[in-house]
Amino acid sequence: MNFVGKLNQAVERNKSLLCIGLDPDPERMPDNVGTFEFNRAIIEATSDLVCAYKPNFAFYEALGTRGLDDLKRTVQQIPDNIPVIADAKRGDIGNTAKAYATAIFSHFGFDASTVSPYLGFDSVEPFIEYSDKGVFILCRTSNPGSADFQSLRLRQGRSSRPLFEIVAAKASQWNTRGNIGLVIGATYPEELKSIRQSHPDMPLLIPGIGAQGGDLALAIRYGVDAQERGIIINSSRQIIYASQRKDFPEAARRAASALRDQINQHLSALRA
Ligand code: OMP
Repeated sequence: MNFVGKLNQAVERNKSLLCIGLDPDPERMPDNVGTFEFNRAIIEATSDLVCAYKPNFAFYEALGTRGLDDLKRTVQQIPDNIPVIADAKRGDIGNTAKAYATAIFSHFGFDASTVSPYLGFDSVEPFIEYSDKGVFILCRTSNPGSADFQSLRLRQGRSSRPLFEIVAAKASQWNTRGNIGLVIGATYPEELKSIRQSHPDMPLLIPGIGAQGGDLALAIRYGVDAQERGIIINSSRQIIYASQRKDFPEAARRAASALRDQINQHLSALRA
C-alpha cells in the first residue's frame, strides 16, 4: 500500500488527523529513561490516537551512532499500520539525494520524508521515484525566519508571486506519481489558505501547533480539503513533554487525546 493509502486508513481507524513528533531531548526526558525506551512508552500510550508519527533526525543525530540505532528501533516499534514520516529536510545534488533517499526509505524504513526544494527538481526526484513513499516539500515553514526567503515576491512576466507559492506550483507539476505533499506552518494561516485554494488535493503537513503557538482552528478551517481530510497536524513538545516525570506516557496520552478531540471538534464545527 502506498503512503496516502496507509495514512487514510490510519486517519479513519483512529479518527485522527494528529501526528506526534518524536523529538526526544535528553534535557527534557525523565532521568534514567533512554531515548528508545522514551519513544516506546510514548508510542504504546498513543498509537490508537494518531494518524502518523514524525521523528526528527536532528534529535537522534545529536546522540551519535547510538541515537541512529535508537531511531531505527523506534521506526520498527511503530505499528505497521501507522505511517512514519522522517523529518529529515533533505536537499542535495541528485547523486547525494539518492543516497539520502536510500537511507531514509530502505535502511530506516520510513513511509515518507520531508525535503527542501532549494536545490530544485533533481534533488527531489530520487525521493519521489519511490512511488509508494510520501514526500513533503517545505513550502512555508513555521519559523519566524521563514519570511526571509519564502515570502520574497518574484516577478514572472507581468505579475509577481511569493516564492512559497512558486514552490507549491512546482511541487504540483512534479507530482506525476501522486506522492507529493507540502509543509506549511500553522503559524501562517493566511498562507495556508492561499495554498489550499490553489492546490485543493495536495496533502499538507502542518507543524507549529502547541509549543510554537500556531492557530489550530484556522489551520483546520483553511487546511482541509473538500473531504475534510488532507491535513496532518503535527505536535511534538506539547505532547511528549506533557510531563517530565515518570508519568510521562499517561500525560502524553492525555495531551494527545485532548488535541485529537479538539481537532475533531473543529472539523464538526465546519460541518455545522
Ligand atoms: P514542536 O514545535 O515541538 O511541536 O515541534 C515541531 C516539529 O516540526 C519539529 O520537529 C520541527 O523541526 C518540525 N517542523 C516545524 O516545526 N516547522 C516547519 O515548518 C517544518 C517542520 C517539519 O518539517 O516537520
